This record gives sequence, structure tokens and C-alpha cells, in this order.
Amino acid sequence: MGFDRKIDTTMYFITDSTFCGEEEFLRRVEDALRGGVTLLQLREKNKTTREYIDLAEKVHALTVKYNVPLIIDDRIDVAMAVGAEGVHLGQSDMPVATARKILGDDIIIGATTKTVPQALEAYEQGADYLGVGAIYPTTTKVKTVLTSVETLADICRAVPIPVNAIGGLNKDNIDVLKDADIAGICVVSAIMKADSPYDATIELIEAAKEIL
Ligand code: TZP
Ligand code: MG
Repeated sequence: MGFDRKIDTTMYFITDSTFCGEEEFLRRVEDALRGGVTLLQLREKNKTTREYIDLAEKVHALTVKYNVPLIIDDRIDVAMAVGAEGVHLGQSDMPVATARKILGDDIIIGATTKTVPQALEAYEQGADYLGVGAIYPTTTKVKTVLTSVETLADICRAVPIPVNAIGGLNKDNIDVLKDADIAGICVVSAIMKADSPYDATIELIEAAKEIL
């Protein structure tokens, strides 16, 4: 695709706005950004299009301030509307190739994949990074099945783009990932629901350094 932008997926924070008010949500997002997350995904499943765009604009103002790319989950229209840096697509969302055709080469496209064939397909269609999981059971609302670390390692070997692990990850359980050649970790609860998202981010980055 001639796409060679470097994406730092080391500490990829995915948001969940469902358990607190907007003010607290935005405060937690900014705390995580201050703590050093390298990539941030706004993930909304129950908002209207207008509400999604409204929140994405607010979150984008924060990510721009910290020079962190903003990825919008599922919705390329919302990503385009707010000028987000990227979009993340699952297996039931728009195919990566279609999104690439619409968005062009300058937008980051991530894809959720759980098998080597899915990973190869997403890569060949122009995905810039992959999310693979759930590695552990998760308390975040999501339709997913568990993915073994072995499959994760196979996917890392199969594609030349960054592969991140996701699902139930926290600073105390990511050592199982050390033999898979992942580029980073994705977390929701470990940061979003921490007493201090700032401290949690710093601790996660420290723990990730040991295994990446
Ligand atoms: N996809 C697979 S697991 C998951 C997603 C979006 C949720 C991860 O959330 P948490 O809280 O980090 O387990
Ligand atoms: Mg999706």
C-alpha cells in the first residue's frame, strides 16, 4: 500500500464510557494520556451517531494535545467527521479493503483477528495493525471468544505488521505473552476502572517493558 507510517501500539488504551459520567470519563482519558498511552481508541456501542461524534470531538481535542493518534471503533463515518487518525474494524464491520478504499492511505486501519487466515486477510487488505484476543476472560462488554497465546504467537509470525494482545490484561498477568512477538498490549478496564488511570498507565508501561 506504500504505507510506512510508524505506529506505536506499545500501550494501547481502549475507552469505555458506560460506567461514569462524561466529565469523569474525559478526566480519566486525560489521566491515561498524561500517563503515557501511545494509542487511544474511542469505543462506543450504544451512542447515537451524533453522540458518538460529539464525544469523539472532545476526546480528539485531548489526544491532539498529547500527540497520540485517536482511533475510532467501528465507524469510519465518525472517524472522518472528527478527523481522527484511524479506525478499528472487527470481523463484522466494514472489510478492511473497503475502508482503505474510502479512507485512503493516510488513515490508520486496525483490525480484530482471531486466526492466522483472518490475520493474513486483514494484512493483505491493508490493515496497519492487528488486535488479537481475548487472551483472558474480560469484564468489558464484548462478543468474543478466548484466543490462545499459541495462536497469538502464530499470528505474530504470519504478518509483518504490529500485533497487539487484548482481553483481561493487567500488569500482573501479561508475562504469559513474553514468548509471542507482540508489539504491545490493549487494555480497557486496567486503566479505565483504575483508582488512578495515571498510575495504572505508568505501571502497565513498566510491566510491558519486561515482555516486549
Ligand atoms: N476485544 C476482545 S477483548 C476486549 C475487546 C474489545 C475487551 C478488553 O477489555 P479489558 O477490560 O481490557 O478486558
Ligand atoms: Mg467492531
